[in-house]
Formats: sequence, C-alpha cells, structure tokens
Amino acid sequence: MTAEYKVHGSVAVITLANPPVNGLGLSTRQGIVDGLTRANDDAAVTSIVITGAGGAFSGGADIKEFGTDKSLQEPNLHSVIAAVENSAKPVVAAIHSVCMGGGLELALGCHYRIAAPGCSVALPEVKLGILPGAGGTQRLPRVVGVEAALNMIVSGEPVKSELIGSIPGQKLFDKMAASPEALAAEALAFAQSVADVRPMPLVRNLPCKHPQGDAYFQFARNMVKGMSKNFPAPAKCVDAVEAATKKKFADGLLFERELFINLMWTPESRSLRHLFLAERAASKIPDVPADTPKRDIKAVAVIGAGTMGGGIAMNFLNAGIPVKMLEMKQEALDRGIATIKKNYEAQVKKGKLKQDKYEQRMALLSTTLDYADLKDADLVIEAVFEELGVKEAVFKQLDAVMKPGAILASNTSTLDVNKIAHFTQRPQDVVGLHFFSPANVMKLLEVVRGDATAKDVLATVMAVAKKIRKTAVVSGVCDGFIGNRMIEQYGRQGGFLLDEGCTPEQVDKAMEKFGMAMGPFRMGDLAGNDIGWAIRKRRYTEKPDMKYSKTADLLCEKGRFGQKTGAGWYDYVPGKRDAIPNAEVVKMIEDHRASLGITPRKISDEEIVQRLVFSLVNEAAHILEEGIANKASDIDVVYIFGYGFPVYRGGPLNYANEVGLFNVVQAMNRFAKNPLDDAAFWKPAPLLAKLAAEGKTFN
Ligand code: T1G
Repeated sequence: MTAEYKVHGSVAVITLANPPVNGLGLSTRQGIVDGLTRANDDAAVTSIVITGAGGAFSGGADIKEFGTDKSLQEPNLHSVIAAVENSAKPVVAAIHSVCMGGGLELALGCHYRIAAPGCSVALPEVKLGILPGAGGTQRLPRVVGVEAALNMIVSGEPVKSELIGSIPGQKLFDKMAASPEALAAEALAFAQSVADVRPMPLVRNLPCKHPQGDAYFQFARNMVKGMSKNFPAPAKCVDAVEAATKKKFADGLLFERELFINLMWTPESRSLRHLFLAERAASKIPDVPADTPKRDIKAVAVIGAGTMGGGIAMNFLNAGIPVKMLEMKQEALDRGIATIKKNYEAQVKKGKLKQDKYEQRMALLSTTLDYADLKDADLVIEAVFEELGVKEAVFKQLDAVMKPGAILASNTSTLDVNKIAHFTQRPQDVVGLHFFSPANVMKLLEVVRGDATAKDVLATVMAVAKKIRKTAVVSGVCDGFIGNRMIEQYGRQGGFLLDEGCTPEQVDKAMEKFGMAMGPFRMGDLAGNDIGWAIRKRRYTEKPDMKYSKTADLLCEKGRFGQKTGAGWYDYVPGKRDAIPNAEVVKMIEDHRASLGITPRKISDEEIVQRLVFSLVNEAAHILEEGIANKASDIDVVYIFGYGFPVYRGGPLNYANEVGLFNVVQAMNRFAKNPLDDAAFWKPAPLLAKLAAEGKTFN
C-alpha cells in the first residue's frame, strides 16, 4: 500500500507514500480509504491527519495511470473524497511543498486544512487538456471565491500557500503552519483541538455565488477564447465553475464529471498527457543510470561571441553560472557583449527582468582573447563557424589547455561529433550540445552522444540542461542528428510541391492551419535560405542520387536568402516579420515548372500536410531503427520544442499514432506512385511497415 498509517496519541496520521510526488494511484487511494476505516474503528482515535511523505503532499492523480484500468478502479478519487467527508471523525489535511490537482481536491474534501508556507498549490489539469475531475471546480470556488478559483483553474498555474492564506475572505486554509518543519507537530495539535467540534465543516456545504454571475461568466468566456483556439478544456473550465454557482453541489459534481470524462478522450488531452511524460522521459538515457556521478560544473567557457555564442552564454548567466567568452578579435567580443546587453536591456524594459538581476548576470560574464584563460572552466562550448577545419583548430587548442575532466562541447548542427572528438586526446570528454537559435530562447537542446562520450559526461550535461531550463534530447551521430535530418525531408517535399503546382504561400498556409508555428517557406526565410543551399550543395556531391527541387537554388542564386536580406520566398519590410508574397518568385516557380514540362495540378491542403508530416514520420522511423534516437517520444519532444510542431498534436509520431500507422503507410504508398515525387523515399521504413502491419503504434 502506498499510504502509511500511524497513531500519535489520539490522532491517526495517514501518510501518502507514492514517490516521486505521491500521485494518487490505485494503491494510494486504497491506502487512504483503509486508513480512514481503521481510524474510525479505533475508539482511541479522535481525529485524523492526511499528509504526504517526501517532497509533496500530492502532485494529483497518477498521470502514469491515465488510460489504464487502474485509473478507473474503485476507490476512484470521488469515492476517496466521499470517504473523507463521511468520516465520523474530523480529517485534517497537512499540506506542504506540492499540493496539486487531485491532491488539492483531496485536501478540499477534508474538514480542515493546515498548510506550510512555500507550498505550490494548483489545479493544473487544464495543462493536460482536462479539468479538475474530483470536485475541484465545485469546491475551490467555495473557499477562495469564484473569480480566484476560475483564474487558478483556467491558468493551471501554482500559487504559493502563504499568498492564498493571506487574502482576506479566502478560507482555503484554516491555519498556516509557522514553517514546513513545524507542520507535522502543528497539524497534530490542530487535529486534537478540533476533535470534538460538531458539526464538522464541509466545503461542499458552503454557498457559492457570484454577484454579477451572467456578466462575469460572459467576460470569462471571452477571456478564454484566445487560449481555446486549439484546446477545448479552458472553455469547459468556465462551464464547470459557472455550474458551481448555479447548481446544487451534487448536480455540479455530476456536471463536472461529465465534462472531465469527455475531455479525457479528446486527442488534445492525449497529446498533452503524452508530452508531459515524454518531456520527462527524454532526460532518461537507457544505459546511463539516474545515479551516475556527475561532474561539477561551476564555470563555463563559450568560444565564439556571435549570435549563437552570445545566446548560449546567456543561458548560463541566467542560471547564475559564470561564463568566460573567447573570440579571436576584441571587436568581435565587443559586438557579442553589446548584443547580450541589448537582449537583457530589452527584457528590463519589458519588465521581464529586474535591473539588479541584469547587473548580477553581466557581472558573471568575462571575456578573453587567450585560450589559456579558459583552462579552469568545467565545461567549454564552441560556437564557431560550421566548418570541420575550423572546429579542428578549436578542439586542438582546447585539448592543449583545458584541465583534465573538463567537458568539451560542440554546438555543431550537422558536423560529425565523432570526428570532432578525435581531434583531441580525450574523446570521452567530448559531446555535442546543439542549441537552437535563438539559443537563449529555444527550449530544445540536442545532446549529441559520440561513440566515445563517457556516461558521466552525458549524465552531467543532461543535469546542466535542466539547470539552464532546456529540454534536452539525446541524439546519436548522424548528419543532422534528429531534428535537422528530418526537416531536410520535410523541405524536400516542400520543393516538390512547388514543382507540382503549389505556391509557397499555399504550402505555408496549409501547414499553419495544421498548427505549425510557421510553414516551411516562412521558416526558411527566418532561418536563412542560404543554410539549406549550402547543405544541398554538399548533398549534390555526397549523394548525387538524392532528388531535390531546384526552385530553392534558383531563389538563392537571386540572393533571396530571407529576412536577413529583406527578401526570400517572400518580401519583408525592414524591421517587420510579415511575409509579403512576391509575384516574381511565383513567376520564377512557374517558369521553372514549365521548363520541366510539368503541368501544374491543384493540390489539396490535406495532401500538403500528409506529404510534409509523413515525411517527418518516415525519416523518424529510420532514426529509431538506427538507434539515433532512443525512443519515439524523444522525437516528438524535438519537434514540439525545436520546430514549432503543434502541442495539441503531440509531435509527429504521436500524430501518426492518432492517424493510424496503417493509414500513414497507405498514404505513403500513394505518394510513391507520383513520378514527380521521390518514390524511393516513400518506401515505408521497416519499423513503420512492421508497426502498421501489426496494428501497433510508436511507443
Ligand atoms: N502523476 C504521476 N507522476 C507525476 C505526477 C503525477 N501527477 N507529477 C509528476 N510526476 C512525476 C514526473 O513524471 C517525474 O517522474 C517526477 O514526478 C518529477 O516530475 C482528478 C485527474 C508536481 C510540480 O498535473 O506539475 O489530478 O520522470 O520533473 O519539476 O482532478 O511534476 O522522475 O519518473 O515535473 O519537481 C494533476 C503535474 C494530475 C501535476 C513537480 N497534477 N506535475 O515538478 O518534477 S491530473 C498535475 C507537475 C488530476 C484530478 C486530475 C510537476 C510537479 P520521473 P518533475 P518537478
């Protein structure tokens, strides 16, 4: 049982003990009910305390149980809370650290609540595409008021216990403990003090009204419209809280339950729950145990003060880690520092960063022109020109000066990390840290594991990633690692679609309607079309049989590299990001098409989306087969956090699972028959073909 029972004097204490956050899984729920029965059957017991072991009161329902029979098995959370409310002896919730979701709902079912300061209190269900499903939408408004409750439920954001406890008229807590350390003793004393109080208070019996109900909820509905574009849950949260003001408690509870169950089965909620677990699973490397000793990273060096180097440095400064930046020339350093200052000053101006914090961060930054000054850094990251010869010179210098045990990382986005590692005498200390531009903003970090990379180096950089608030995914060594290798196929399909009859705008609009933050051509204009051009030039010699549309080359030959040249697939007004279609570009595409003797055809948005997204899926299946990615969910994390794939679709592989892998393969077989496409590419990867044939999904 993952709930412990112990009697202290006349108080029975039920302690939730289901690490890591006391998720209210079946055995924990059963343990609570059993503890309540024992306490009520024991004449020596006059009151009951429920609390949580370790670092949480409870993080809510056990997300890992969702979709399994266990999550439906009695006692479900409603039954547990009913058992609490029906207890003949008062039940006190002793809350600390984390009290979220079903954990807060359990506490709201208790007769009393005592909280330690510093506890994060939330109903975050909306972040999983659902809503509080065990009475939270009906009870919370009764103790903190309708508006405060709706704000908490629709935002899903945590509020500190001492803040809620200090708002006049809010009765979420009956008592605030002096400190987390004092909570246990104060809870016992408080439980004894209420042992004989009758009738015992129940939140469900409190009134729940809003003086201008209709007007307020109309306002609330308007407010959530924006966030509800692709997510049904926020609007249902409003409906549920409104029901608390209009229905009897029992009816409100039934209404909430109905909304909860309907939302649980939406693809959006499945995607969000998938991503919640996928993001956390990404930090686990199959053959690197969680307790692998990590190297101490107290000081970092960054080589290159350009856009990437400056952004990378900011991540560490933001985490309070000193950074020494090296460049070849003072003016490059000066430019780099100026850019960092400009970024911080913009944040200060927007009120996102306090002046003193800005100054503290800048104080952690130093610069040098001399490699010898880097020798004491624990981690050095190079972000120099993307050319193997340049990397070789840098890593040979590093190998000569860095102290033993320093981690040498390359920010390369495509070059072979194994080759880079063997420019040094310490390949075991070399790893790829592929940041995504802008490096101080994008959450994704591809950790590229070389053949020789030591396990403790991997464990260390994964821990550092968490410290600098990055979502890290481990990739093996291949051209383009995970994200860029897949995006190359995505880009190829975009080019073929232009040859076959689409305009850039049509493709972009179809993909943005699908939910991509940006279509492929707007994205090319943002990143710089010359980057793809350089890769294709390499491909033309390395892989002469790899088929590409030539339109992108024609565009680059006109110097239309994108926003940085003021024109790419689209035109741009200086200082603005709006993509303005350009008639000459469209004509260039039409002329090129005509030169190939292609008669343009009308291509549906559905075909555009399928060819672009399924190209990601097929390449991802190869990446999984080759062991470049450890698991399918890692690839979804890469695309959500690095490429603007829509969160509500859960990532390309989750989306393929939703479509059905059999249907994906069927579509690919159709594309393979298109003479203007790349039939060889559309041969389903063996893993994908196998899963589809067996009616299975990516894990
Ligand atoms: N169930 C199961 N495991 C959970 C969990 C949960 N609710 N919350 C966290 N974990 C695991 C997580 O997977 C990871 O596991 C470890 O804990 C540390 O997580 C009826 C139905 C609690 C603030 O949405 O917001 O109640 O990877 O890295 O940064 O209305 O986790 O180590 O194996 O995030 O310290 C509502 C979600 C559920 C809370 C801790 N509750 N969790 O943050 O650690 S739905 C939530 C969080 C519900 C009822 C409904 C955070 C945290 P592993 P972590 P952290």
